[in-house]
Amino acid sequence: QRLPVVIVGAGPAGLTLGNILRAASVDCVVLEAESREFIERRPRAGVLEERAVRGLERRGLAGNLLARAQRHTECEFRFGGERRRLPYTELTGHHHFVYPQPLLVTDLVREYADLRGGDIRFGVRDVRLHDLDTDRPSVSYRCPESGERRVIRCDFVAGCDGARGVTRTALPPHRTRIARHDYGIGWLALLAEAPPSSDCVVFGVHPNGFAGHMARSPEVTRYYLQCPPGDDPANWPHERVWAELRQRLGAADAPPLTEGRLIEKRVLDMHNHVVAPMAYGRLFLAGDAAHLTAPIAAKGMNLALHDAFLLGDALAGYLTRGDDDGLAGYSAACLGRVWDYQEFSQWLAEVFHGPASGDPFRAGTSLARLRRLFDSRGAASAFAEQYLGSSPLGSW
Ligand code: RFL
Repeated sequence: QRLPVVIVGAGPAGLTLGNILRAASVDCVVLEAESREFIERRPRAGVLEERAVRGLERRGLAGNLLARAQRHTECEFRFGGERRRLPYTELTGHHHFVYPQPLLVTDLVREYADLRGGDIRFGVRDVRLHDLDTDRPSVSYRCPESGERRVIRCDFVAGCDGARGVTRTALPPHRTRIARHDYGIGWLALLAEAPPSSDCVVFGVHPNGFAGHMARSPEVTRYYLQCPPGDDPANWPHERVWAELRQRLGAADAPPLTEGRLIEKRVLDMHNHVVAPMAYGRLFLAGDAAHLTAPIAAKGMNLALHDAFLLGDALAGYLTRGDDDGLAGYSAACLGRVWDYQEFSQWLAEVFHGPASGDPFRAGTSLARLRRLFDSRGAASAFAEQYLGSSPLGSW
């Protein structure tokens, strides 16, 4: 079999790319290690930037999202027993969309496979990439049913297989730089079967550690609690979780938290990495496969979509018109935004974690950073622009 493009990974990046290629009449196949049921239920992100949504909309991929997503216009910080709202829409004219990642993935699979007739193979095993430095690369995998190895020859490989995928390992070490940053902290990521406790995202900055509240749907709410890296979720029984959330998110006049059964409880070790360049020979990486951003500023899925838009347009440009400008500039165009978002995440991480660092100097400077957001309209506007990803960094 020979196809123009093989996409490894059916997350937001791979599926968006697949849809863009189908719309441009470029043939492709998506290889996914998990089952369709699994990827349509995997809970993760929920906050989408307006420009990511507009990018999906322009490509005919935002129908359900626009009908069902909530629009958020402000966020709230709680610190020193007070609540302070930051009205980011008033400051920038832009808002956030809240739409759970599994719903977006479900929409993208349906559009790609059911409506646009795209080829997607679930449950593939042991994906390997071959001859990437030639113009005849190939991808092989083991078939889930027969265990037999299949080979697909292609023109390009898109590595969209996330932070734990295999495509990144095909980059030769002497041609690739991997920059890493470890925050040295953990976040207990929780999903509660409970309606949101606030009409906006809430950040609790507390001497015990950070706590976060993010609506996902009218029935499900995501919470985060800072914890030691590598902590065991079993150390966090129901009562301890809710007591700690009440304390860290407590503030004068704050409505009580709506408690519920915890349906997900996992510890994330907070770290980032960036692979540069995001391409080698005929392999192009997109999304978490190329850059991981700890979910501090809710940027990962937004970056994955940005990459997919650029890569989809670049591959379609090359394969339909022979225009290679998009592919040549792909990595640099993505990395500009990636580094901007990494820097913002790092800035925000210090605000969240400084007060619990045990270092009174860091605690003092992080609280000064936080207060500045409410003392200076300029500082608040700069924060809002970065938080919403609305700064004029290139175009979509
Ligand atoms: P994905 O979503 O990880 O998809 C990769 C796909 O590749 C498959 N795969 C393989 N397939 C074939 N062969 C292999 N060897 C394979 N290895 C892996 C996987 O099964 C999977 O289906 O990567 P993609 O498309 O780059 O998308 C990235 C986003 O998923 C990620 O950045 C976000 O979830 C990050 N993130 C958030 N991002 C936001 O923009 N806003 C948020 O509010 C937000 N919240 C979060 C988050 C991530 C979280 N976790 C779990 C780290 C909250 C959490 C808790």
